[in-house]
Amino acid sequence: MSEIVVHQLPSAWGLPSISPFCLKLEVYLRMSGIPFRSVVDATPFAGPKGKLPWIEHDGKRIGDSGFIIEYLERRFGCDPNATLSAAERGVARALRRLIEENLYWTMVYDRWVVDENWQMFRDVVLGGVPAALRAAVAAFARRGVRRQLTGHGIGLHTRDEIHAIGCGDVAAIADVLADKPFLMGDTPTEIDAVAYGLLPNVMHVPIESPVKDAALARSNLVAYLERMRDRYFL
Ligand SMILES: N[C@@H](CCC(=O)N[C@@H](CS)C(=O)NCC(=O)O)C(=O)O
Repeated sequence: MSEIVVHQLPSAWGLPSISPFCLKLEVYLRMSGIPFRSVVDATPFAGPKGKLPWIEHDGKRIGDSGFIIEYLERRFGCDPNATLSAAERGVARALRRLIEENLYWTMVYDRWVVDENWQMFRDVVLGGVPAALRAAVAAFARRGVRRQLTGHGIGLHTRDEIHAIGCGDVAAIADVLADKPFLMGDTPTEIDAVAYGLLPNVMHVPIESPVKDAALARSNLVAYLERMRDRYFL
């Protein structure tokens, strides 16, 4: 069987990837014990969906972390949700949507729209783009992200409203976690890969936001990130 090559956004700030979806896939691969090789792409445009992550395996190119995980589960017969009941799988899926389809966009807003954060973030996210082209690529990419935020709908809100939405989502994750070691109980499952993709990208980065402050104020989330890092990255 051929090697799995994972195309990712770069690592920075001590995180394996500054992309929640790339980091999620990396945690899932480590959780499942599937060997892989990472490649850093300077832009997301080469992949089959024009986004990162994407993988190459057995002559196939597959985009979208969710579809990649479904593919790997079929190919390798590993299901990190095997211990969950149907109802628990439903809860985990709903939580995944909250993290990936809503909280994610508040993180994107803080990185790409808030000027003080953007000044620093653009050189991190576009660090692989040749310096001579970077200013033009940055302006083009920022316009594209603003359009995505508007299309999603979150970009129509005020800054305070967006932060209130993000803080509410973080509180929901902390409340679901409560005093359990992992989101669905004693055993890590796929939703922990999803959460560990996003939460360190909010809590362990030099991007300032009330959402980051709210997350850092929840001691169970802080301890959860340490637990996940110790388990998968030490
Ligand atoms: N649903 C996709 C989302 C991937 C995604 O949004 N990736 C971001 C990086 S975090 C990206 O490549 N964005 C580039 C763009 O939208 O142009 C997944 O699960 O992989």
